Amino acid sequence: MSVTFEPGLLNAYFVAGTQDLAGMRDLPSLLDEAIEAGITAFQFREKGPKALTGVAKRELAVILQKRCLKANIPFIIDDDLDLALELNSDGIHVGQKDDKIETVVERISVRKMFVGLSANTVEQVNAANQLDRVAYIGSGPIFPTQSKADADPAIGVAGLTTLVEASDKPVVAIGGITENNVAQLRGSGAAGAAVISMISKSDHVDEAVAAIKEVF
Ligand code: TZP
Ligand code: MG
Repeated sequence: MSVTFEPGLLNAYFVAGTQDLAGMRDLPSLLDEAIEAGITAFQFREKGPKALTGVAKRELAVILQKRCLKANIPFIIDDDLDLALELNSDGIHVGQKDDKIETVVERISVRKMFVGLSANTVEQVNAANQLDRVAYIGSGPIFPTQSKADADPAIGVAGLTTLVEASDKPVVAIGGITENNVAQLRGSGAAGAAVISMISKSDHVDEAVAAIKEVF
């Protein structure tokens, strides 16, 4: 059974690919730890020169999808519509520079799959408001981040609040969120926090997830 979208799924949203792991760890066991700690969604995001491709990527995706299915949290694939369709993932997430959102919406039209779209300006949010199939918006980076090579300048909590106000859809905050600054998102109107390093580089995943869930 696939997970039906509801905004609460965005509360504690873990994003990761093999490129985000510090040597010792493997992604399935890190995901297990994060699930145990209470994450509400997982996005598989293989990006950059070290990212897995082809069969290796698909095999890992299948393993991760099974973990999510068992935990009843959505398995979301970043920017790989073919893989999302092949595995029938719960969701697909695309950025402004990825496949055109209109193409994505058209290709998933008969599926239950939900769509997340990155939108970092009011113009992008206004455009997303017109697309019924877009379930949620991802906005950021809120704070400076090391995890995205082509990240835009940080928009800050004030920038986030502006986007939340413009958006008809729930907004998940992403980029540079840490245990030290996550509380600043309280009152922004965001539906949750999406994080890579806060979980993948943590020595205490349970505390990292708890810090997010204290705010959302
Ligand atoms: N999109 C905007 S910022 C970002 C993505 C994928 C990276 C977030 O990573 P981190 O480690 O949580 O800052
Ligand atoms: Mg992308």
